[in-house]
Amino acid sequence: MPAPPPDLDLRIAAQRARWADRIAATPARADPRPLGDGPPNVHGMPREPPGQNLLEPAEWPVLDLGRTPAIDRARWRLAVDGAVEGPLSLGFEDLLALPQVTERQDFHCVTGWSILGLAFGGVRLETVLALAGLAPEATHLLCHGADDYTTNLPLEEALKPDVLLVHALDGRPLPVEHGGPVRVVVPELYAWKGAKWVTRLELLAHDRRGYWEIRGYSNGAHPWRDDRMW
Ligand SMILES: Nc1nc2c(c(=O)[nH]1)N[C@H]1C(S)=C(S)[C@@H](COP(=O)(O)O)O[C@H]1N2
Ligand SMILES: [Mo]
Repeated sequence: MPAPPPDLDLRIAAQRARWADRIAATPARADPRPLGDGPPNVHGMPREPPGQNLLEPAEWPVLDLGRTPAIDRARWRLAVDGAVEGPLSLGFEDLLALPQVTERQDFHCVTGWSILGLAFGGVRLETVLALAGLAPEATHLLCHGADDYTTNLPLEEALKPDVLLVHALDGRPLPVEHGGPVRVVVPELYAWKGAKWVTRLELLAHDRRGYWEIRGYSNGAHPWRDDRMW
C-alpha cells in the first residue's frame, strides 16, 4: 500500500460526525442505571462492572480456542472487505504507517475478571475503516482471527475511538498468546468482542453472529448490565 492519503484525517472526522449520535446512544455511553463499583470511567460507567474480580496487568489470563496460529509480523496481513468503498490488504508496515496511539484501557472478561489500565499501542480501528471507506449500507463488522474465530460488532461499537488494533503492550510487541502480532480490543464491551490474531475485517449490511454469539453469549455484551448470555 502507498502512504496513507493526505485526506485521511478529514475522512476520519467525517466518519466520526456521521456516527456520533449512534455512538453516544450505545449502552456503555448512555446507560442511565449502570451497575458496578468504583469511581466513574470517562463515560460515567463505574470503573468495575458487576461480577468482576480485579487482576493485575501482570496476571493477564490467556483465553482462546486453544489453536494459537504461528504468524509473525512479516507474514501478517489484514483484509478489509465486504461493504466498503475500496477493499484493503494491509501488511504490518502499512499498519505502522498509519497514525499510532498509546492508551491505557480496561479489559473485562465475561468469565469474571477485569484488568484496569493495560498499556496498549496500536491504531484506532476507525482509522482503518475510514481508509477503506464504509459503504452507505454498512451496519456491522465481523472480525476474523487466524484461528477461524469470529466475533461481530455493530458499527456504533466498532467505530468508537477507543477500539484499537493493538500491536504493542507496555511498549513491546504484543505477545502471541494475547493475539500478537495484531488483535482487536473493545474496552466498552466484554473482551470476547476483541479478535486475537485478527486477519480480516468484514463489513456487513446486516448483523451476523460470531463464534461465541452463536453459542449463547449475549449479542450486546454490555458489562455494566451483567449482559453475558443470550
Ligand atoms: N482469535 C481469537 N480471538 C479471541 C478468542 C479466540 O479464541 N480466538 N477468544 C476471545 C475471548 S473468549 C476472550 S475472553 C479474549 C481473551 O483475550 P486474552 O487471551 O488476551 O485474555 O479473547 C477473545 N478473542
Ligand atoms: Mo472469553
